Amino acid sequence: MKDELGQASSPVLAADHGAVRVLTLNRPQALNAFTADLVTALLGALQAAATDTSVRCVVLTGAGRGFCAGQDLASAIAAPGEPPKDLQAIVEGYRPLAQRQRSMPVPVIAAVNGVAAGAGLSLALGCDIVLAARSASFALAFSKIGLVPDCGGSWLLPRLVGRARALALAMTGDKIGAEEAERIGLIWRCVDDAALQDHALALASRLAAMPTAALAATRNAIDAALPLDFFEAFGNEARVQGRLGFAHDYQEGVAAFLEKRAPAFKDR
Ligand code: T3D
Repeated sequence: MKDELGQASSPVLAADHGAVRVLTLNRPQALNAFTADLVTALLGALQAAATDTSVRCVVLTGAGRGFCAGQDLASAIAAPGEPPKDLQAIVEGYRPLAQRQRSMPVPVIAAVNGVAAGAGLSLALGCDIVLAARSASFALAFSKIGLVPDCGGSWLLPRLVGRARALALAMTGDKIGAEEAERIGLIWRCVDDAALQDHALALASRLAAMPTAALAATRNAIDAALPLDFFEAFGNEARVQGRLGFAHDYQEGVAAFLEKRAPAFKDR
C-alpha cells in the first residue's frame, strides 16, 4: 500500500490536501503504539512537513480504531531472563519528537480518532489544537504499569486541567471519554465520529490560509509565558510583535482589512 506522497506502506502515512499535510500513525493492529520505528518515522514526517514550505498546517491522526496507545509494551519489556531495559533511555528517545512537535513552524492539529493512552496521550496534548471523535477516549495509563506520566504529560496535564484533575487522572489511570475531556478542558472539542476527519481538515485548511508565522509565534508566546510574571510576558509579546510588525503578513493583513478584501498571507 502506498500513501498519496507515493511512500510504501510505512509506520506513518502522509497525504496532502492543499496546504494541509495529514500524518496518520499506521500500526492499527496495536492501536498505533509507539515502536522505535514509529517514533523515527513520525519525527521524519514532522521534519519533512517543517521544511516543505508548501505545508501550512499539519493534522495528526491514527489508522484504525486507536489514535496511539503509548509505548509499545511488547517492545518495552525485556525477554525473560534478560535484565530490564533502561526506561530512561526509552523515554529520552521521545525528546527529539516532542521538540520537533512543539517547535513546528506551522500549527499542528490532533484528530484523535480513538483511544489515546500513555505517551500517545502526551503526543495528542502536545498538539496546538486537539479535536476528538465523540467515541474517542483518553487514559494516562502509566500508573497501571508502575510509571509516571512522561513525554511531557506531567507538564501538560496540570496546565490544561489543573492539579486536582491532573492527579486524579494520573493516579487512577482511568479512561475518560471525549465529551468529558472537552468539558474539563483537556481537549478543544469533540465532534461526531463520522465528522472528525472533515472537521479536522476544514479547521486545518482555515488555519493554513491564516498568517502561519504569527500562528507559530502565538504558540511560542503562550508556552513561553507560562513560567513568567505578567510584565515579563508583556516584554516577550513586545519583542515578538516588534519582529512580526516588519513581516509581510502584517502589512498584508492591515492592507487587506483597509481595502476590504481577502488577505493573501505567505510568511512561514
Ligand atoms: O517503555 C516504557 O514502558 C517506558 C515508556 C513509557 C511511555 C508510555 O507510553 S507508558 C504507557 C504505555 N501504554 C499503556 O500502558 C496502554 C496499554 N493499553 C491499554 O491499556 C489498552 O489497550 C487501551 C486502554 C489503550 C485500549 O483498550 P481496548 O480494550 O480498547 O483495546 P485492547 O484490546 O486492550 O488492545 C487492542 C490491541 O492492541 C491488543 O492486541 P491484540 O490482543 O488484539 O493482539 C493490545 O494488546 C494491543 N495494544 C494496546 N496497547 C498496546 C498494545 N500493544 C502494545 N503496546 C501497547 N501499549
